Amino acid sequence: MNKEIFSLCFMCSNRCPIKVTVEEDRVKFLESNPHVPGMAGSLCPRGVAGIALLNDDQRVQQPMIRTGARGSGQWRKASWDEALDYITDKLKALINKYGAQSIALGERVQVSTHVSQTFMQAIGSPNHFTHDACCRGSNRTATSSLFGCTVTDLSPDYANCRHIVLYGHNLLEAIKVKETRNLLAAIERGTKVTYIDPRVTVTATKAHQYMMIRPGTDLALNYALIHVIIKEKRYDADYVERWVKGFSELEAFIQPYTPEWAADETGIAANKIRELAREISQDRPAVVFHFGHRAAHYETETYMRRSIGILNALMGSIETPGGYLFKKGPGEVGAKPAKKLTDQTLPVVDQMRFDKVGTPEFPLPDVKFGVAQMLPYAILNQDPYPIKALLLHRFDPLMSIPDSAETKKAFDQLELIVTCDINYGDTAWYSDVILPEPIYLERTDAIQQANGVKPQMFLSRQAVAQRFDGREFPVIIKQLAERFGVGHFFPYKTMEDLVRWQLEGTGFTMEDFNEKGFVSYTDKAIVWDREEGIKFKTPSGRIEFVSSMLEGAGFASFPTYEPMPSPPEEQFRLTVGRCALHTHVATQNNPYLNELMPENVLWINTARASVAGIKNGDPVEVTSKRGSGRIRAYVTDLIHPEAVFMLHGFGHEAKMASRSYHRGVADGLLLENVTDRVGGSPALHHTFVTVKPGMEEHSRTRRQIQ
Ligand SMILES: Nc1nc2c(c(=O)[nH]1)N[C@H]1C(S)=C(S)[C@@H](COP(=O)(O)OP(=O)(O)OC[C@H]3O[C@@H](n4cnc5c(=O)[nH]c(N)nc54)[C@H](O)[C@@H]3O)O[C@H]1N2
Ligand SMILES: Nc1nc2c(c(=O)[nH]1)N[C@H]1C(S)=C(S)[C@@H](COP(=O)(O)OP(=O)(O)OC[C@H]3O[C@@H](n4cnc5c(=O)[nH]c(N)nc54)[C@H](O)[C@@H]3O)O[C@H]1N2
Ligand code: SF4
Ligand SMILES: [Mo]
Repeated sequence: MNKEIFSLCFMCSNRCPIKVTVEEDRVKFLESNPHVPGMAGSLCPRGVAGIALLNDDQRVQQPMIRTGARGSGQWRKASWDEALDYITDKLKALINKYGAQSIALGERVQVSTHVSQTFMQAIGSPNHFTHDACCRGSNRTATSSLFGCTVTDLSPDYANCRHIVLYGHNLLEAIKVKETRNLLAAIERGTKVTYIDPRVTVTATKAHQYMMIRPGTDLALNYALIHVIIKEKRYDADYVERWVKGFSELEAFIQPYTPEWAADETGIAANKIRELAREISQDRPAVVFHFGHRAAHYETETYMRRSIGILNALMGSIETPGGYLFKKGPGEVGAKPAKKLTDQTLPVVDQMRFDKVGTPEFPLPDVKFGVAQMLPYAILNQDPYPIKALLLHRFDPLMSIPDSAETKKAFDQLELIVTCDINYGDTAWYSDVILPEPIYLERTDAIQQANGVKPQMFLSRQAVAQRFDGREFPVIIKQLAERFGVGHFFPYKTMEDLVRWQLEGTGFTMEDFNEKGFVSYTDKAIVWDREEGIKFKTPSGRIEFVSSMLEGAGFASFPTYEPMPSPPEEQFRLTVGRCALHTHVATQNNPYLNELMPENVLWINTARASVAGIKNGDPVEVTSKRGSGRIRAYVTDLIHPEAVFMLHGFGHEAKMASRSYHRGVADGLLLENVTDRVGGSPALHHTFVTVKPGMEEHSRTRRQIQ
């Protein structure tokens, strides 16, 4: 008989609500949860490929301890007790010799991040860090400086929006099922979409207007839009008067940044910029200048994302139907969120972090997340102190931190690397111990608190029995904590115990999730009064164009625009991103997804390719200051002549993941590790490359399938 289980997809970190149909412990069907408004129907391709992941025998199947050199692929199988004892002994010896701060734990932010944060604090290390800076870090800093909240506290109201501007936010390929569907539905209803990108993406093809911008110049475009909106008094004067601090300073600053000035910088005609400013102002306040998702592009990222926030504020679109709405927590209806282990009174750790976040050297990124890409520098320079052990969970720094060769060099200085993964990722492959986790279909996760206009909680539930011998990361942490004598901070044995503990005091039980997979704190949308009730958590309680946070840390609120350099002759700016068929670095070995897209190609502009003697499909050699790789050229008019583009996530080095092994090129091999020092994100589009015709012989042909 079929069983239906409501859960959450975890083929990427969007965690879309799903319905899993199971027959005799086999997953028959994966679809989205029909009880969630806007979700009914199919998932994205990666979500559907969850079944292939479940049945993939190239997953990590039991704890593995390295026997040969790092990266040699020589392993022995170990029991859980043996693996955990081995890790504990090594960690204790390192703590004795170098102190607890020599241990770092990095992970992808997810529902049990509070568990590992608690562990690190309990053993006395300040060095818990996440992937976040590599993704949206600078966007968080930008919105904090303006609104006193992070970008994840705001969500666009697609249903009522009349015009959306997307800056390289490629929602039809970099998918979040609900948001992607909401955007498509809005387009069908007639919402205008202006899409700005140096590359014609699928989203560009659905937009009512596309602008091919010179890479890295969005800030210039936005300064010109602000210039026109202020000069022609097209802003929402009442809203600005009521909520904005520092308008007159902005007005004075923006004078020189005319559309004619921006046209030279961006390559977008001055009249087009003027028209966009006028057109969108007519639709205010029901408009969205979208903050985007990944904000790890350029060193000026924080200011570019701030300029988006400033445009929204001028339109009066923050906390307005059709604009951005604040996500509300259960506190708004007098209720409690799910408990986190970090709510407990934990030992105070006041030592400096390895990335120096929270010190005057790196004051603004969020200390809860840290800045992951500083890790190789900290290890190699032993600055501020030696880091000797690295624990990783659901994060693959060898691929996800720019400049893989340097990261590897740093890792060679470590005495212990432990990775908890489901696959043989590149860092897992380079580790000393691999701890396998059951995949999302085989495990129950901690509670997902989903703030929104209607706050809710979701539960990701085990749907089928484990195929191999894995343990959930919070359970692994608990078992390590016991070995360290700090087990009392972890009041559970199983994931179900943890979930029940988290729900205490919320008024909900685990059984309440059976019917629909989620629970709602209220049925009514909570929207604050736009005249009086918006809760900006800045020191002034207003939107801070002149930012006390930035200026207090020694940064300008409105820095003078520095022209974005064009690549030297015969070079290109390397840009990177996603496609609908893969998740970052995690799915290239998935049997379904690998068959659909086994390797990446290099987008290159037709005219530039012709000068370089490169034809479509030719192998080319891409070289940067940091590395080089061989890839096939995709010659097209659909990319700006200054840029080349490749998908992130290919060129894997783990042999055991044989389908993706050495297929395509890893962008991380080429990228320089350069950081936006204000917001904390790496500048993933900073690097220049040369592209030369390469030799034909290819170790693997394009469509060859394992
Ligand atoms: N060069 C370069 N670097 C980048 C980016 C880029 O475009 N280019 N993008 C940046 C962005 S936006 C992001 S968000 C980050 C993402 O960085 P990562 O989090 O490192 O990337 P993912 O591919 O999501 O997953 C990493 C690992 O998690 C494992 N994994 C998947 N599911 C599970 C699970 O259920 N349990 C466990 N234990 N492991 C699991 C995967 O097998 C994979 O090895 O990378 C950033 N870094
Ligand atoms: N299928 C799929 N969906 C995903 C993910 C995934 O791995 N796979 N990951 C999720 C995650 S964690 C993230 S962060 C998001 C990422 O979502 P997005 O940020 O929307 O997508 P990316 O592909 O990272 O974005 C890069 C885009 O920016 C463009 N670009 C490059 N330089 C510039 C520039 O100077 N200006 C402008 N305007 N555009 C520029 C590139 O051409 C590219 O199209 O996707 C999420 N959704
Ligand atoms: S966007 Fe796709 S892969 Fe990501 S959680 Fe949703 S369905 Fe799963
Ligand atoms: Mo991301």
